[in-house]
Amino acid sequence: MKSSAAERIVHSLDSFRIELPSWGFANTGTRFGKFLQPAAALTIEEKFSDAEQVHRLTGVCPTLALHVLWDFPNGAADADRIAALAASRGIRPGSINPNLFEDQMYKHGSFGNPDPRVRAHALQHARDSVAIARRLGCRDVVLWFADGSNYPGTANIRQRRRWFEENLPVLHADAGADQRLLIEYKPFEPAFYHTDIADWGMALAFARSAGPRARVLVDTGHHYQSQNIEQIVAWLLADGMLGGFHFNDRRYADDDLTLGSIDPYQVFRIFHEIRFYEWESGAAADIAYMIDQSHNLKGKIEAMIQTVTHAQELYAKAALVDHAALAAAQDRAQLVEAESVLRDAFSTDVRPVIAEWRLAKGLPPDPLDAFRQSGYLERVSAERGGRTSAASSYA
Ligand code: RM4
Ligand code: MN
Ligand code: MN
Repeated sequence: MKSSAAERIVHSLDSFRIELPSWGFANTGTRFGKFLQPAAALTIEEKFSDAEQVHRLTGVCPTLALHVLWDFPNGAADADRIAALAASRGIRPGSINPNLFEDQMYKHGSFGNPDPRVRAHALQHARDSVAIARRLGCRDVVLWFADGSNYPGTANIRQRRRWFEENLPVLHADAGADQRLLIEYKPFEPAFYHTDIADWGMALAFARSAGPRARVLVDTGHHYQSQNIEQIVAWLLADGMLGGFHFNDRRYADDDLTLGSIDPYQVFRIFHEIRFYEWESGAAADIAYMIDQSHNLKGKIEAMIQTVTHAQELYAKAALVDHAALAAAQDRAQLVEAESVLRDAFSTDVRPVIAEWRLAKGLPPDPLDAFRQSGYLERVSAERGGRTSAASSYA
């Protein structure tokens, strides 16, 4: 590899950070049940400890996304304890995720619920979450709504949209000048007829009406089959409305599989659109990269390390795209040449340069191997195994 290419990889890795999800370390499952793992984290202390392992070995995961209720059972009253815990672990609290879907009262929705008392309760929980984010110095509040309906005719779609348009600006007004609301979309599940924020266009419309610090969050698992996600990314970038990602991969629905395990070229194409935008505009895109995965079969910490290293590889490959050559080929409609610019970058084995980058930073060249050698998994499996907990997470 030419030294200029290696430099491009090193430069790209220096700025690449990715956030871990607290719920990714807990026992999770499908609607059919959970497969329990002895090492799974039950408490917030254990989640921070596991996240610390991933960050210690990869060096690029300094923040942990937190789910209010799962991680803050007492709401804002837990904030000081969690701030102290995070500081002791060298991990900062990351995005704050309100829980607007689990309580029985949300059976027919939260912000879109026909009952004004439920809408008020949901708004208060979301406002409490914004307050927690402010208290902990977290920039992003991620709003995912399970709201929707299962049968035609059972919900007033336009009315529910108005209820969202009432609540979101109230929430936005609570957010500090340095905070953002990231609005996530999802086409179906748990609702199977209509979902109130089903796609990026609806999320964009709500973000615009919420206020200037609202953005769209793209969860890569939340699209219909064959949807062109990188085009959505390109459009949101062009409008300055791309706030961040929840990364995961999928084959069928919202499968929460490991990033790039099914279609690594798609992740590469997403990163390419971002870097191409940055090259063209001369501005750095302000995007939060976050993992939203919950592995019920793979070891959770191993799966996170695998995800982070894979994300770095795909980001580094995207950094190898020769933008000037690409732009010239596009201008002349040289189709094979243009496509080859992407293929050449994607085909490059970037792993040796990444291993050198790690060594230069004092990190293990193979974080997964280092984790296996560390004995951490065996230790916590022995300490944590055999317990049960009422604490909830997915499924
Ligand atoms: C959803 C969505 C949200 C996550 C919940 C638990 O499918 O991806 O981001 O918070 O799951
Ligand atoms: Mn998500
Ligand atoms: Mn999801």
